[in-house]
Amino acid sequence: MTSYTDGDEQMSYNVGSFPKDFGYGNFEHEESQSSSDQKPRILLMGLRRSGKSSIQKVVFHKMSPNETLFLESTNKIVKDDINNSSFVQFQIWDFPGQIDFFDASFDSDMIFGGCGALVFVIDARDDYIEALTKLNQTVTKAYKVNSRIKFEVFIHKVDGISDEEKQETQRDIHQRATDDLADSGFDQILLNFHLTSIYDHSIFEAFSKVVQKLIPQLPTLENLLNILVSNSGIEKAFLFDIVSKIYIATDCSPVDMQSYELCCDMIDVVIDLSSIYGSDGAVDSQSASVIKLNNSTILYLREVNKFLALVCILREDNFSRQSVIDYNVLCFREAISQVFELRTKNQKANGDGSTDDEDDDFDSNINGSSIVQSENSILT
Ligand SMILES: Nc1nc2c(ncn2[C@@H]2O[C@H](COP(=O)(O)OP(=O)(O)O)[C@@H](O)[C@H]2O)c(=O)[nH]1
Ligand SMILES: [Mg+2]
Repeated sequence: MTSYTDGDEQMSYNVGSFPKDFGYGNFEHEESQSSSDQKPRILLMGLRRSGKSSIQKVVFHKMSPNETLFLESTNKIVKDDINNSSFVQFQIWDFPGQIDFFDASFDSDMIFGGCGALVFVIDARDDYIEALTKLNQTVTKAYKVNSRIKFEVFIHKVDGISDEEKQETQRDIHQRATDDLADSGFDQILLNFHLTSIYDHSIFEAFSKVVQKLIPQLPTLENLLNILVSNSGIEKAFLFDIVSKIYIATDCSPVDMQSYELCCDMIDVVIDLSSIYGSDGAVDSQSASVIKLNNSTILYLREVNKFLALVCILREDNFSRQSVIDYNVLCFREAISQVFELRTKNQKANGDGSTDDEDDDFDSNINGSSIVQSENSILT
């Protein structure tokens, strides 16, 4: 369970609560270990001790933040396959801080060529001038090889820093980084900034945004969530990857951190309870949970498939029509499985490796289905 431990000097906020053996592991890969080179790649770069390995361990391996204090420094590129056969499929490469781009052994074509996103981690508590120089070198080098890379800057370790200080640090880093890029003649490069810490949910939120950009089906998923939300009297809905607790899509209303945290905590509660009382696996097709908060708000969780859960926030009054919501969730689930089927079919047809053209298929097929109409006709 999520818990604060008193009397601990470092705020001990246990974000993950999965049994240690609960992971992406035992799924029968229908695409039989499709060549991992084709999967989008996320690179974690930054100066040594900025927190790269910690981020990777906490988000994808359920390490508790305190344990990262004992992480050894990384001295070679560590490749980690995140492959749960859902939409969340990619490789994370964790780099040693001291990597030298001008070294002959650094194969930048290979490294940046197949890269989807480059996450550059900056320790916000440290003097970040050196980190900014490295950021500039890294980004310009990567851009020259592959101009489609998404550049994400994590202004990291912002736990224990006041909100004003966070904003000020972000503003300063943003300013300097974009000025540096302009000075080196690369003002067309877009950097995205995120304030992160492994001691709260901000790292999961930031990683969600990074991962979402690599999911070609995102517009379809968002569209389905919008339809669900507007027809069911739901305020906010997140589609979660259960194991990592990153959300792979949400409806179009703005995300506030508090709702996201509530939903994350709910997943923890459900996983904890089902690992105590459930028979096997963390969730099954019957998994559902309702939590009533004392401000007339309801949190409603439903399993979507083995890897995905839908978590909704809605007002108590609207929950009186639970059967309608349930019906709509069924339709939603059906639509998601169609997206899956299409994806698998296309992957097989193409001999794996999703191409951009697939997106169009997803959209036209899923939107044209009768699911949407049945939702509308029931509710209006
Ligand atoms: N306070 C704080 N410390 C962090 C955070 N992330 C990582 N650290 C600490 O930073 C140190 C270096 O982390 P590590 O992951 O080895 O850095 P790397 O060299 O970039 O891989 C470790 O002692 C971590 O516990 C964070 O969000 N907040
Ligand atoms: Mg490391």
